[in-house]
Amino acid sequence: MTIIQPNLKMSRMTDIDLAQYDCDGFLVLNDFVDGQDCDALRAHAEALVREFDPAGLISIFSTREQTRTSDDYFLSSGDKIRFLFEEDAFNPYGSLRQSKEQSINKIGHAMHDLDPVFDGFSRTAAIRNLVSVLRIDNPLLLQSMYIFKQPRIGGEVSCHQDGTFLYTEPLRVVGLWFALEDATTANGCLWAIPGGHKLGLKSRFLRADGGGTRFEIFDDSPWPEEKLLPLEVKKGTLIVLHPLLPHLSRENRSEKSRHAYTLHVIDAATHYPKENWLQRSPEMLPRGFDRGAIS
Ligand SMILES: O=C(O)CCC(=O)C(=O)O
Repeated sequence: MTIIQPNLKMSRMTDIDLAQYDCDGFLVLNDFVDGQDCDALRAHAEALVREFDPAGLISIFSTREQTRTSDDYFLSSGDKIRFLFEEDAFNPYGSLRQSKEQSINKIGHAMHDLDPVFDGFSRTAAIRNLVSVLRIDNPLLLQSMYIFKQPRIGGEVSCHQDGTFLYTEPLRVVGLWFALEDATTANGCLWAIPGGHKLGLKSRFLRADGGGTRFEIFDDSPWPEEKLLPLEVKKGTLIVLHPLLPHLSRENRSEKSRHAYTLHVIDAATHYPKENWLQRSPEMLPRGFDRGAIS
């Protein structure tokens, strides 16, 4: 089995400018991952998609209960490896409009616990040290996603704060976004509002009492989107995101994909509400950086 490990040297810890993180709400760490490791991770994700048989799902999504079943598929994905489709991937008859490989928006949300390659990539001393510098003293790896941002059809991710979706009390979450390919304005790079994390949490995304999900809105004023800055980065770059940082990615209408892997780490000393959309079964509670729980 190939273990893909990020390349951050311990000496690079001095590059981590906490004052800048506190000021801007994000950090861009170039050359965090070797190019060949990015390629290996990409090849592995593509192999997972090749092995995935969407037949069962197509029947789920073609029933009349489409909303409920797709809600259930999403809501139970917190401790699984699930393949989430681009919006409009299916035609009204329940078949995919284009190839399976071109239809997947992302894989989530427990790849770091269930897949040996993503487990190895995510659980390294380098990432543990980085997270500790970012003041997460008792780290738990909560969520991972592999985002494809497909050429031509990669959907927009609208402006949001990660704390809306992954909320703890107090809010202690770090988002790690690894560029596995060059990310540009053409293929849907991240955009962020520097300093926007000081605006406070605008909403929470919760499980609704009667099933499905709902937003709880604290502040419905529009984002100052004129302040958005494109974060065009090279393959191998790590972008660190504060949980309150407003950020987005636009549609990918280009011919190039823009693969990224993301990991969100919380602090075990905080309270994780049972209303949060992402839940894990008691047998699969989130773990820290120790490896070896994969059977
Ligand atoms: O990679 C993207 O396109 C957006 C990812 C993102 O904003 C997130 O996961 O919070």
